Amino acid sequence: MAELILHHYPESLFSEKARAMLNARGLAWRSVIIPMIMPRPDTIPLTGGYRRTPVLQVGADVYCDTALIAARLDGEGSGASFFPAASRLAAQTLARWVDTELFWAAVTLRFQPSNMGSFFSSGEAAAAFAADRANFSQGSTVRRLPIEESLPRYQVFLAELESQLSDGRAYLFGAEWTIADFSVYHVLWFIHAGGAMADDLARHPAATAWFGRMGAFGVARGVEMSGAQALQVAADATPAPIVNPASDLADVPLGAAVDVGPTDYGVMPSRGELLHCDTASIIIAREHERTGLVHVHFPRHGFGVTRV
Ligand SMILES: N[C@@H](CCC(=O)N[C@@H](CS)C(=O)NCC(=O)O)C(=O)O
Repeated sequence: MAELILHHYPESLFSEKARAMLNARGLAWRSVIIPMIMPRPDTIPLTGGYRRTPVLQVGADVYCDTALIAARLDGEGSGASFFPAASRLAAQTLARWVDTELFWAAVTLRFQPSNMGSFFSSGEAAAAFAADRANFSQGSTVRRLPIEESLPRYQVFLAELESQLSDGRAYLFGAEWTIADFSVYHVLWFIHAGGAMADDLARHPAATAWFGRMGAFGVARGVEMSGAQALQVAADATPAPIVNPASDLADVPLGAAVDVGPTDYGVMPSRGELLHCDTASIIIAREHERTGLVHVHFPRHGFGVTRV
């Protein structure tokens, strides 16, 4: 298999989820650190428009969204599946709730003035971030949560987490991890990165021990590579063949020109030619002078396809 290349930045919580999943499976990976704000001249040529973070590149295949990155990594490396049959439904559903509903509470909690820590190096950096995220939020359908909603949402979740783990189990659904552990971990990691909320977690000993176990997976940082080198990797590679290509979209046949993007926030789409669409994933082909032909993969859940 071609090298696993994660395009990410240190402060990004969904990147922390991807880093923890890569490390938990004992995988070697390359790290391309991207800017926290646009422009990202060495990432957008790969995705063709999608601008959320992180993305995983494997040769000339690009995987958007950590839900799909988890599925891509599940067969690689070692350790239990992220999606064990016995708890797949519960784990996936919890992961989706945490990655959206708890995530928005986490954003509010992390950016409280008392919990910002050293997130911004200067006032200019803070202003540039605010302007970038205002652009990012164009077209968003998500309601930002006030602190009065965020704090109790988090606190009741923490109490339920404590109760779930209090029988001494190592992970949320038993002795082995599932995708839900990684989703809960990265959201708690973000809330607690600012330092001001440490007491809330400390009051929950089983959750604290579990958080420490998961945090060990987040430590390794991959072997750095430049964005330009990663684009060259794509240019030198051929996309993996698609097994049984088909489209389940009634009025969008394979080969149609499409825009594919998230439906909730950060909705900037990628444009390409539809290669595959089923209930699990959407795949498009696109070309760029710096990458040649690449296949860009998206999860179906939370993404929309528009014919152009
Ligand atoms: N559902 C997506 C969420 C990704 C996401 O929201 N990432 C944040 C950073 S943690 C983002 O894209 N922020 C804007 C940016 O980095 O441009 C996933 O699982 O990958």
